[in-house]
Amino acid sequence: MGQSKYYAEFKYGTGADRHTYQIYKDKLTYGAAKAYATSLTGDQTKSYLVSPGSSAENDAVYNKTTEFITPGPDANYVWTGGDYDGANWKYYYNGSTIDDGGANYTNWNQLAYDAWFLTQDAAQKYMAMGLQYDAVTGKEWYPKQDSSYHYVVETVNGYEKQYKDINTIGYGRSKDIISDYSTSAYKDGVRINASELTNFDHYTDWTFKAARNKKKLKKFAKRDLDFVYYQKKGDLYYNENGSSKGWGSGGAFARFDDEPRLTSDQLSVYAYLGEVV
Ligand SMILES: [Ca+2]
Repeated sequence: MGQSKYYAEFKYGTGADRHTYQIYKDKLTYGAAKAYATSLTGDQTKSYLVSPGSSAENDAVYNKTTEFITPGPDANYVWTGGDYDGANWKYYYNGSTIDDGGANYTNWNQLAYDAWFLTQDAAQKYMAMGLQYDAVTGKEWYPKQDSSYHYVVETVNGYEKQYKDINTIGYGRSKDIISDYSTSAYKDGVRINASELTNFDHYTDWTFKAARNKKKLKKFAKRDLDFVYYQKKGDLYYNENGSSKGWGSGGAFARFDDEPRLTSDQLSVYAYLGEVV
């Protein structure tokens, strides 16, 4: 079904190499980030922590990540899919080596790599990309010990989730009419692109409730909920002004012709950052 975390997404690559990248603002340990990445497809060779294989891909990942996450003292690294197995640095998803000076594309921060190489600190076995703040250089890779960092997940072509994507352009003024949604046609549910919405400032999550009647609908507009669904009409609302009365500059932005039952586990909310070509 849907993804309960808010994330940003972009695409990079062409043909069979066109991959989907999801950027997450919550912070996880390396193991937890890796487990989350795997859980998106159930296969760690199909969805994994981001593993750039060229400078163009590395640039795309850095540029889009810093478009979504502003580098700062608490946002200086994102986890990638590189780790040290005691003999080599490798991408865990396919086992390719990424040692400094090896045959494959690498972008290690030289000072950090050399310092790690001298000490051979066994705990320092996870690779993170720098986001450029303080002394950390953006785009470059660092050997790190386990910590909680943001993370980026890469999913290969053909293994993306199957969503009914909802357009929010013109929200509050016009509605996207949805006539083909069902959980059998779209097994991962409905996905809202929040990048057009003003006042949508939630860091990692969002809230949703379905209203059974008109009274509840009015009541939910006065609660700190982001999205409200009124099944009787099939209308999905964006509550732009939170707990203030009404919907602010939001309102109903989609109408489901079939008035299906919608639950929060059928919903995903993300920010689409476009395609890097
Ligand atoms: Ca409101």
